[in-house]
Amino acid sequence: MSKLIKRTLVLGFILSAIAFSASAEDGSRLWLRFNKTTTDANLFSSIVTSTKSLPYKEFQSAWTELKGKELASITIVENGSLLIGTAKDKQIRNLGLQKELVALGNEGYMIKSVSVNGKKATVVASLTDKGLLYGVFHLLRIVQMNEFSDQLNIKEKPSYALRILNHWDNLDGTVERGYSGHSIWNWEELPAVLSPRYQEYARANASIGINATVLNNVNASPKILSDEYLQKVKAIAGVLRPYNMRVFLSINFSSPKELGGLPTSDPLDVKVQQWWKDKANEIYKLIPDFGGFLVKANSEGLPGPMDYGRTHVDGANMLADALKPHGGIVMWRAFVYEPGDDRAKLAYKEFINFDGKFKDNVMIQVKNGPIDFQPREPFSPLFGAMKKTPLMPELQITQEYLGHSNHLVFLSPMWEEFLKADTYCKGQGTTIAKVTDGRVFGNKLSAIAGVANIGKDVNWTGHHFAQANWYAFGRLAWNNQMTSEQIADEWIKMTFTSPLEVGTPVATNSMSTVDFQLSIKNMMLASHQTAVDYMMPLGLHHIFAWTHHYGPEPWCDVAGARPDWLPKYYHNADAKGVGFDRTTSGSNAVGQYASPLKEQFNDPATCPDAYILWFHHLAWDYKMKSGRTLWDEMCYTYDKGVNDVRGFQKIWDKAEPFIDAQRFAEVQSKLRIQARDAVWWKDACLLYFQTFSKRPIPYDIERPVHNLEDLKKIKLNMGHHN
Ligand code: GCV
Repeated sequence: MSKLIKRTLVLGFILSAIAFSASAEDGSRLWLRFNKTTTDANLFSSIVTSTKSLPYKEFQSAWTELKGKELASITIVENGSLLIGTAKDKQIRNLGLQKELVALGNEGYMIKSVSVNGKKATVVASLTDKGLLYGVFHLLRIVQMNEFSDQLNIKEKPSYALRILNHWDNLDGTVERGYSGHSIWNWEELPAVLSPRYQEYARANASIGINATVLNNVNASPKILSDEYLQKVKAIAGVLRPYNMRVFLSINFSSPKELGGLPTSDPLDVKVQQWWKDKANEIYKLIPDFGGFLVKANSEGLPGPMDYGRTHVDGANMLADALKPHGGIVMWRAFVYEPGDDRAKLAYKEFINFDGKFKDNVMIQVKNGPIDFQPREPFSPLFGAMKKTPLMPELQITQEYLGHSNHLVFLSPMWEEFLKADTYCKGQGTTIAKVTDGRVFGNKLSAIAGVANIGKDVNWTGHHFAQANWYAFGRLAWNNQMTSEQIADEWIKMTFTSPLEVGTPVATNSMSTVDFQLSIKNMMLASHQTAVDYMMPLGLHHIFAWTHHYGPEPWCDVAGARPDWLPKYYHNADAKGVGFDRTTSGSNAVGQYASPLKEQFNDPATCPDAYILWFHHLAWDYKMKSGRTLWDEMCYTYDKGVNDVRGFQKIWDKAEPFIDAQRFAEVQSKLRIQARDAVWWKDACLLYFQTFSKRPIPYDIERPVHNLEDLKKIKLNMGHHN
């Protein structure tokens, strides 16, 4: 063979290898990508550990991906060693870290550059294997981000004891408000077949500190508590356990009747109470570390204690009694809105008088906002107001109201805004983060829940960037003081190009790796505000179409429907103006907030623009803080939303040399959908509201490209009622 042919063959082989590895980038590895490095940066010379437990195995498997082989395991620390272990290990004890480790608790850990007998090493240590696993994943993150140094001194412990996903997965494999394929739980083939995805799921969650999961939808089937299904739950629990993930279940309050054949499910009935106790015993026999129940009761047609003239307290405490001997807890949801008043006030009205009446193993799970995961809501006034009951925030990772898995919307800034919001319940600085994590009220139970966006799709979450929302939920649950910028930074470096990777493309445009990362980060950080701008700016809410929560339908009217399931209930547009009057002279929802917040919200001059139409019905020519009229402000904001999405397209296209072909193309086409949808939203809302405002759309912004009558004909068939 001639030299030339040989060279061509070799080159062809290399090129096809690169092409193959590029096309294999389907997003299935999430942020856990330890691509082989060409650099000789030998971070560690060897590993020293006395246990070969899961944290060790996880480290070695990542290292093997990174370097092609395991890190040499030795027994005595040498220069460059990585020492990992728990407080039980002699080598760790010898470092004298015991006191600090105890202070960090069972799940906390430290990563420290140390000197052992004159040898420089890095230690990852924790009281237990649980914390050690989190410590190892942190160390790996440092490696992925190329931020390793010999000056490390990290101590971490979680903000919330329970960091839990809520799957809205039905037993027939569908996922309520799921946009990434069917449920990952293959109920049909369980318990006999354990999909490899279960372990990958556990590992991904452990890598970001999530330590619990509710497997089934809050709209729960009684069947989940049948012996047949409990065997399946047990099988899943067995896979998740090594990764420190505990399993919880959503229960149907009528289970004693529906499943147990009792004549009633009245929580004060002794036989019903016994049924739950027996059920709890049965569950704990199968799953000794079972976490407890999540309950949606007397909400959206589901059964509950009020069916029997009882209260939420009666219902929750009965379940709490059944779980108590086993150490289980009840997460009772406050998502209730029996008609009768402004919907935004209902949960507060129903729960506030129950404060202090729940058993000590009950938590009340409250959605971040008072209505329902709208693109932007002020925080639920229950936070800070219920002082004697541990409240756990419920965030929605799945993008029910934020473009499903078609729109690139990084939710971290919304959650950060929520966690940092000041409730003023005990003076300035009593933020949601502090009132929920125990710092203000000293509550023993602390938790935060996220409605999962995970499904069977190869990339787990439908949109590659929706992975960042799963990631962000875990990171904020671990540390509720993190900034979205830090989170985005980590995720980008772990998920896309990092200097460690083989085949990092040489930029064919003027961008450097740093510019690339920065522009993607800026896009992510802006994306929530952008979605709000093109969907529901200035505090507008719930103007979605009837059959789905995807597109606009502010005109929607369905004969006989509950008024608070219709957009008009929320926007109240008329010839005078638009918005919901929740001031003291309106529904007085402002009265549910502490001073000085209620006064601030009550006055349009001090109410933040972001919530102005949430709290006020304002005239079309109301003078906004910008100096523009409300109508003009609305037009310019919708227009900005559209333009910002177009900006995202430019950023993405420019970033092409840094991204593998598959993920690049997939995100690019989703951005096209998003840009089209943004125009749809803008045209639909502006043309509709214009029928009331009777004012021109400012002439310097892009003209509508649709007709209102045509837009009204669009009917997406996406199922679901409200
Ligand atoms: C699981 C909203 C959603 C429902 C969801 C409900 C809830 O109404 O649209 O799909 O049901 O919230 O959180 O219980």
